[in-house]
Amino acid sequence: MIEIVGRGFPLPAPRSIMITVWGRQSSSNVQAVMWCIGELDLSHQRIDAGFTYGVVDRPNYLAMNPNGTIPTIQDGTHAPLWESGAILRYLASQYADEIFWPLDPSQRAGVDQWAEWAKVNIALKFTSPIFWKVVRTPKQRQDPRSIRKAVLDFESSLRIAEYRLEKYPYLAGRDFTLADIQFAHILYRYYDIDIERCTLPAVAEYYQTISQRSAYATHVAISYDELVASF
Ligand SMILES: N[C@@H](CCC(=O)N[C@@H](CS)C(=O)NCC(=O)O)C(=O)O
Repeated sequence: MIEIVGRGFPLPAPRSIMITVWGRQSSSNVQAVMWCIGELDLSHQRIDAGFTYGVVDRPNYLAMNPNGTIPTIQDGTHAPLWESGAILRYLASQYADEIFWPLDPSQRAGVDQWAEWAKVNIALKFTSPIFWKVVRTPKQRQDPRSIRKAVLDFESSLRIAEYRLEKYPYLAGRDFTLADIQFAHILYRYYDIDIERCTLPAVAEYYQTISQRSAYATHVAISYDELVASF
């Protein structure tokens, strides 16, 4: 393996890496993983799977990921991995620099607490209760009151990010880290879908900054038309 030295410890050269990702581009969990791969400039291939693309119910897929969910990744000949949070931590531990994912356990935990917070309070409170109910449910079957309740609940968590981002440029502090991947991959859809939103100036400004990142534009700020419910 060719090695290059970056920020005081060896990193494998991007050319020597081949990561396979199974999962459709429109999956938010796949987007988080792909955005991370893009930020780390890792050589990869993505295979469409899940929803109308199938694949996930095949025995050879289930042997890799018994949940039949996406994403699943395989890095070279390593064992396949599933659960997007675990995949992000693996990619960061294996390939990222010390700023994105600190080596020091207490500094790392400081980033990780925000990543975990974002998974539980932002991603989980948005995707099923809001995105699915607004975008993946036909208009005539939507329940505006329950959607509104879910948006208010989601925004009560988003306010915690607002206080944080009033003080710091990124979720975990001074630098762009894994916590931003877990948090900001949800923001494109939050700002894009047809819902009433509260005003959160620091989150909005942060979102504008994140939107300038080319890996975000390539993997996250993309069409979700294939998910829109048909009548
Ligand atoms: N906790 C898992 C959730 C995985 C999950 O539910 N993925 C969704 C897509 S976001 C899925 O597999 N949906 C079924 C499908 O697309 O066929 C993770 O974070 O990776």
